[in-house]
Amino acid sequence: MNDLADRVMGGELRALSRLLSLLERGEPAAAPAMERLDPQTGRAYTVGITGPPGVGKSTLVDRLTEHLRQLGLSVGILAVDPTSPFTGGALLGDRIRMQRHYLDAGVFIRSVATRGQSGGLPRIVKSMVRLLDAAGKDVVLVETVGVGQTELGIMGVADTVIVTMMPESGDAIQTLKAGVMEIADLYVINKADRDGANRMAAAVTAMLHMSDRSDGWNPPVLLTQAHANAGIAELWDSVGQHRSFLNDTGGLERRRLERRRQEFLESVQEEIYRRITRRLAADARLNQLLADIDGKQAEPYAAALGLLADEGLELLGGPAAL
Ligand SMILES: Nc1nc2c(ncn2[C@@H]2O[C@H](COP(=O)(O)OP(=O)(O)O)[C@@H](O)[C@H]2O)c(=O)[nH]1
Ligand SMILES: [Mg+2]
Repeated sequence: MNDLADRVMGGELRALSRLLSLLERGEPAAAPAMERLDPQTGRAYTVGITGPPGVGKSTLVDRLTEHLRQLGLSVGILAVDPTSPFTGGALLGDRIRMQRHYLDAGVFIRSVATRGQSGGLPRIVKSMVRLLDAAGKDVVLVETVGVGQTELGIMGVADTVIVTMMPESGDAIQTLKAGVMEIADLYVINKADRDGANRMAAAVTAMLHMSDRSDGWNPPVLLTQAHANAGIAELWDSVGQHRSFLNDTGGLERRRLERRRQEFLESVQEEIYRRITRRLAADARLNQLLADIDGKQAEPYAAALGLLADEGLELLGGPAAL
């Protein structure tokens, strides 16, 4: 496995792909390689681009990538679609949108299927970002479809979060729930070629005036036309300003430390879940407990706490099952 890590550091794309696949499948075999790569991380700058389907996130990523390449920066792209276990369609669209970069050795693109994992953005995306970082990418762009919890999850992976909207999605302002406003470092109104873009920008700006960010950053509201490559350089300049702000205030360090801790805690949670579901098939006591829950001899919440308190480690397979 350390061999795999060395090949990633040596710039071998097949090794990088393979390690990403191991992470994607939740294979513990990825851990030794990640351990070896970890000291190499911390150099890449990660930008999250979230928003509803169809607003132009992939087109923005494509244009930003073009801009970054002109600046001489290497780019890693993760296109994550956690909305459905059947993500083929959306990801195919992303591929087409970013096709021209597939031949560029300075760009690495990966679609991430999250197989219907519930909750926020899955832990593996954090690990994948660190992997692309260790592989030497200067900038990592993470595109996620923003729906409910996943939208908030992007904060857990990105140094700068761009929330994307477009005119005509009239309810978009309403969906700017308090949580989203707290995570958005930059607002982009894409499709500014359409009616209502200025009105929408004004409405978002007005909302921003009513809420104070706890970290003191004032998120800018930008207009872009991704398909026409308009506003892209300005967008990247704004990312740079936010990056400087984070550097000056210690916010970057704080975000990154928080992210590492979250990745650890989520990994613990994930691993316990993985072990327990695997054992459901095999363990007679666990099956009896399930039958008791079915038959109301056991109450689900109390039974779960009892299980973990009394015989959790043993049932989870203990340290030997790692
Ligand atoms: N009119 C207009 N269309 C755009 C613009 N940017 C992207 N699009 C189109 O919007 C559609 C959805 O774009 P896509 O990048 O796949 O959106 P995503 O689902 O958010 O990733 C595509 O047909 C794009 O060509 C823009 O600035 N103006
Ligand atoms: Mg897309």
